[in-house]
Amino acid sequence: MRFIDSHTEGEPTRLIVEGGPDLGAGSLAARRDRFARDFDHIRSFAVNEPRGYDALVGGLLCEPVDTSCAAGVIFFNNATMLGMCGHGTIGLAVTLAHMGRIGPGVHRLETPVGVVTFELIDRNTARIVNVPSYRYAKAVGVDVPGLGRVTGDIAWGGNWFFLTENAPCPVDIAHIPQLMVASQAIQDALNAAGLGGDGAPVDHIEIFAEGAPGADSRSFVLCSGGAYDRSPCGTGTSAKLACLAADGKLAPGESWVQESVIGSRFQASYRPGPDGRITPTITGRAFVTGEGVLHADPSDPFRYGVRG
Ligand code: PYC
Repeated sequence: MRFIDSHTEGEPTRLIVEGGPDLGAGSLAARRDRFARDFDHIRSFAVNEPRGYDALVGGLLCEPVDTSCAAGVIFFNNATMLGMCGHGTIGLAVTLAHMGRIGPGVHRLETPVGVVTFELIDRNTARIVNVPSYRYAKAVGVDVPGLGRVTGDIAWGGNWFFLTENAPCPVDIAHIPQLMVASQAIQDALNAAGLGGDGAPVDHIEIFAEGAPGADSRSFVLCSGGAYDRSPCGTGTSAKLACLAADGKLAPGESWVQESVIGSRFQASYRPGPDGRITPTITGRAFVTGEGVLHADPSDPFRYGVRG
């Protein structure tokens, strides 16, 4: 299986460019479901230890059904399939350019949750137009062991997020261990209370604090596989924009700079949609970090990765 690795503002992506499972020629959603049902061992093979690591997000490059699209992609992580992935889409844009498949300009990308567009601005910078995003619930309170009452919004940005400003400690690299414990406790409390978005569990937690000069906000993001996002999280930033828009705190077209826990940044803005939803635009940089071939020796007891 041939891959190209990149990172987007610190968050890694492994794009499978050859040798992936045969998922047929159905819609990307049908292919994603087949991937999850019949080839979960391949997901684990591609991103879990010993060939990968918990923070690594995978993308399976697919032929699109819609031939106006430059490519199709199915994103996944160390635990599951992802609806959409913002940093991964920026990584994919830069990787397709590295492969010589696209040049600067606007391109369409088919995903299991719909067609998204992105603009390759230069060899390391891309602007993505994410799926329509919205706030589902405002000021949801949950009692979290060790933290007390935590209040936040539930919003969709291509994945489900709980967004809180009740930071239990400074949001910086030095406090990542505490932020991991706190965000996992919030996640567990939300699950235990049955609090989700539109019938689905919330599987990403965002804790916000004041940004450094030049940034509007800084965030720590816990992802669905239990790793934290090194980037400001494209779908998470989209969920944040949806909440800001719903509160009248950010006007259409106005710039929002979201900083990650490691200090990297996305520049974001939105267009209003017809039904109270917004269409977010996220700009960030990605860099190719390596490429190679993954092997599965039939005698290797961990050929399908170390699985939890
Ligand atoms: O950038 O949307 C994102 C993302 C989701 C999970 C990790 N990164």
